[in-house]
Amino acid sequence: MANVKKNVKNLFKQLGIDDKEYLKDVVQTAQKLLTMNNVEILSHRLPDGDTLGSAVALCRGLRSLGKKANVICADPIPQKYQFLFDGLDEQSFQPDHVVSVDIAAPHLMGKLEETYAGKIDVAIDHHMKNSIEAPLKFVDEKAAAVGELIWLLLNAMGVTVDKAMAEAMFTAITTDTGCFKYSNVTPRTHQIAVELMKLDVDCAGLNFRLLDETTKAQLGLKSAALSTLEYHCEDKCAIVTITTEMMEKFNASPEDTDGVSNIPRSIQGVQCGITMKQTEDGWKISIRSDEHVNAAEVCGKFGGGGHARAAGCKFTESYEEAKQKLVAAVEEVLDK
Ligand SMILES: [Mn+2]
Repeated sequence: MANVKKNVKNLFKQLGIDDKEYLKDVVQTAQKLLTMNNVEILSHRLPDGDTLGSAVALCRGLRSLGKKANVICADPIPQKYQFLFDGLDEQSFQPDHVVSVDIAAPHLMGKLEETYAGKIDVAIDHHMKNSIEAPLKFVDEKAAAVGELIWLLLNAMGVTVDKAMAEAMFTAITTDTGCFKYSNVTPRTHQIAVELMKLDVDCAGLNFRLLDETTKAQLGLKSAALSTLEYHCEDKCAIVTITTEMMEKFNASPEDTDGVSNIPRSIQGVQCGITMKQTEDGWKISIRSDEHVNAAEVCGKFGGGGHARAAGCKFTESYEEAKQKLVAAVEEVLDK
């Protein structure tokens, strides 16, 4: 326990971080984690690579220290992330502590919200607005992925990071940065990736499986969604739509929509790319933007949120009405 501060000082020296407040945050969080046992680590609903990779790395790290820990999530683990759980059988214990990773708001716990809201001991996150209620919050919005924060915490706790933990953190970082190409990437992101590579992570293999590999369902869905593409705001805003009918036609799962949401934003001249996905009770919106548009601000107008360059919100209105409101909100931000 006494070595946490020394560990973090060494780590910060290695990473070139000189920030006393931040050092205190990392030390405090690591010390708190070290006091815990029987820990449930919460991932967000519709889990992505960051929430799962971070949770798994933390879980393995805590277990390596002789603690009991499990990863829990409201929704099933997508097939491409199942390898993270190899050899990580569920342990049986009465939970004493709960840690949330990459969860920006209580409703993102999905159906677990009822059970866990107000019961979280430590919230670890990197979203701009984190509304989780917890006595200890370690939120660093400059981190490209929560995976970076888990790297700091595992080292702070003196965990010997093994290959499985390294793969989990690499998964977290490479998926949340689109293979190190988004504007959230900092020198620290690469520095940590270097350390993970040294632990024998098959980076190329993981990048292919996590980011490039596609399926017939994904491709079918992509081509159907692309046929709905339309432009607004003098072509600065592009929208694609995914309907339930398309999902059924191609027998697509929620994760199969991943490849679609980046397409509108990738068009030359488009500053704001929007994906509208039909849900049971309306439309789920995902916005990807460049520096001209704050996606979190646009989504915030409709009760949503996220990051400056990637955010989401929901509408219960009809398709046309939802689209009109969205376009008007984007127009307003573009005019500023
Ligand atoms: Mn994340």
